[in-house]
Amino acid sequence: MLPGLPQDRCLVMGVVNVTPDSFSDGGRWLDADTAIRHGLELVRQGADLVDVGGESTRPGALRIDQDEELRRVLPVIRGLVAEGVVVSVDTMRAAVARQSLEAGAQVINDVSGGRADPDMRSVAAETEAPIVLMHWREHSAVMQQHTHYDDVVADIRAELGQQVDGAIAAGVDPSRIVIDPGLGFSKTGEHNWTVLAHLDAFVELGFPVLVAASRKRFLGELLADDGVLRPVDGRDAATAAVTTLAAAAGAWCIRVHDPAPSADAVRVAARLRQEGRR
Ligand code: PMM
Repeated sequence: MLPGLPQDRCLVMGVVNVTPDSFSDGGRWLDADTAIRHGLELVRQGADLVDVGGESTRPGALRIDQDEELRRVLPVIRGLVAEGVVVSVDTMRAAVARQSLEAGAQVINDVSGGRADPDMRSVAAETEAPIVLMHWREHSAVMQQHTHYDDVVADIRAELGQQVDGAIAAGVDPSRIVIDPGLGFSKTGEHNWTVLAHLDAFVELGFPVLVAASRKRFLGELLADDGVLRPVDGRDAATAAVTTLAAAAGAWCIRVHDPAPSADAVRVAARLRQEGRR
């Protein structure tokens, strides 16, 4: 799917949020030069590709306008691509995806899985860029009001299946589709754990699977001390533990803020999977 990147192990995607309000790194990389430096540092620490996003999707987040999103992401994408970095753009907007690809990004990461912007699927179809379709029900402002599932794994699989079908119907080549169960999006902490325990149900759909647990609230809840959530910057070891398990379960890529431990973890998982195949 991405020539030049390793095919024999789970990939590590590093995160650069060019936003003032993302839950784990909001406000830290708002200026383009700082964001580019940070992206390069993520690569030095083992990221295979870097995901650049200009719009926060934290629970409750409001949307920003398209011009502001473009203003945030394009210079960072150009700067990273100029240094040879493989970049994905984390956006729900077709126009932002298109301009980001023109600026050199190679992958579309649409957390709405094609649902937020009706033109996204045709941009993916026309450009032939790989697209990550994440399970998504509603925008972040209201997503936590949409957390009812009869059977969380079966329901997400079915809804993600509809998103995949929509993309294929719009002309997206199935070999360019990555799926993502969307941890934390219209999901409680309990749901996230159930999904992680059943990643094989997503892997068996036959599409590469991306898993993004990094620093999310459910890890803070797991590691809470006397009812106080473990702060975001204390969740990286747990994130790396999830990486190991996700990679061992056959994930194609994991998306993390702190790539170094996960870069080691995917190598451990690949070695064990190799052993399992003998
Ligand atoms: N989560 C966030 C942002 N982008 N993309 C994909 N594909 N999957 C995710 O679960 C996902 C994402 C929110 O986390 P952040 O604020 O740390 O970027």
